[in-house]
Amino acid sequence: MADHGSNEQRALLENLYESMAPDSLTPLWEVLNALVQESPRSPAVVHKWSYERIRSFLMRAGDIISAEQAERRVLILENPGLEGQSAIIPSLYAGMQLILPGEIAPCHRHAQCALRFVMEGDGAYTTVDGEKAVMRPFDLVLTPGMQWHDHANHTDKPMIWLDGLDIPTVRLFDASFAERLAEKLHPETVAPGDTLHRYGGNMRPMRGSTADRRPAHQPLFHYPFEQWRANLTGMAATSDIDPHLGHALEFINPANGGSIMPTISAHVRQLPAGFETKPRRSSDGTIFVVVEGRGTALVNGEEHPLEERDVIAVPSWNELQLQAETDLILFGFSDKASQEKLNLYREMRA
Ligand code: 1HN
Repeated sequence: MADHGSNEQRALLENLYESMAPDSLTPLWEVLNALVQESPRSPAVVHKWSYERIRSFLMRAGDIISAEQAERRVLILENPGLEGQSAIIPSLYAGMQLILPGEIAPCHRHAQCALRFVMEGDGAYTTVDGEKAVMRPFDLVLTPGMQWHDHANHTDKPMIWLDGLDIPTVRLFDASFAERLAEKLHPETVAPGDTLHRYGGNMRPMRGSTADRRPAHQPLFHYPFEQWRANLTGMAATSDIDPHLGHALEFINPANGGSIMPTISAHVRQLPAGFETKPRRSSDGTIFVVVEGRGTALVNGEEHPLEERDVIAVPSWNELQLQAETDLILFGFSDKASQEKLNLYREMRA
């Protein structure tokens, strides 16, 4: 309450609150300022996870519980400011998943949208609606809402990837639906890579043809490292660099040119050695993965050193500057997709 009033008024108010509490009524005027802030003040904090530390705990988990028993063997990257919420920023979840040689993670589907960003290993696969996406380091693979998915590793090395899901967003809307397939693995209905040929090259099967087999709103689910890296490097070689972002390319859904999934946006950036971005704030909370190189994230002036495969969460409206010590390549995902749909998204460039 802005105006504290007299002791007498305070006593009357406290008495009122106590008597109406059993009726599930509370006074707005005590909380209004906290509810409607002039600018975002996230309960989530800036936090960095070292890949080596995550990996050592994940491998320990691998000795104790199988992927199948766990359904998904994942360590959640829980934001220290959001304890108990299984969230890395208020709207998104992130976890690191391990699948060992010979293991499978059984088939299911759910309303939540997921992305996988491959951190380690080569050749395990995620099957999406019956099509294998063979996963290579730093590939981006999607399992959009309600598409069947299972994982299997027939290689001789562990496979580790970062999962990004819109779990807290779906929870906010009370809209979670999920089911398991009766079989452990979805039958393979089409050759691996088929979708990349049909929908991954700025083309698509002609509408109404029998070849147009993927869901119209979400046809593509694999963005190979090989492709995005070549695009980014090619652009960086000839383009002026954006002072606030570095060289940045956003992944899109070819169905509409928008974000990869309805609730999650994703992009990659390249910063040449010695480059420092100008300060920038945005209302989307972003999770960055260091793909290559070394540098520093300066968040509100505080230094967070970045090494290969580190993960850093930068919640809404924190002022971010990136400094590249060597050539630096980053992957990032955020809730910009949701915010734009709700007309909430804003940014401020210094
Ligand atoms: C899920 O389906 C996966 O399919 C990973 O690999 C993490 C976290 C919460 C809910 C569903 C997967 C998940 C998840």
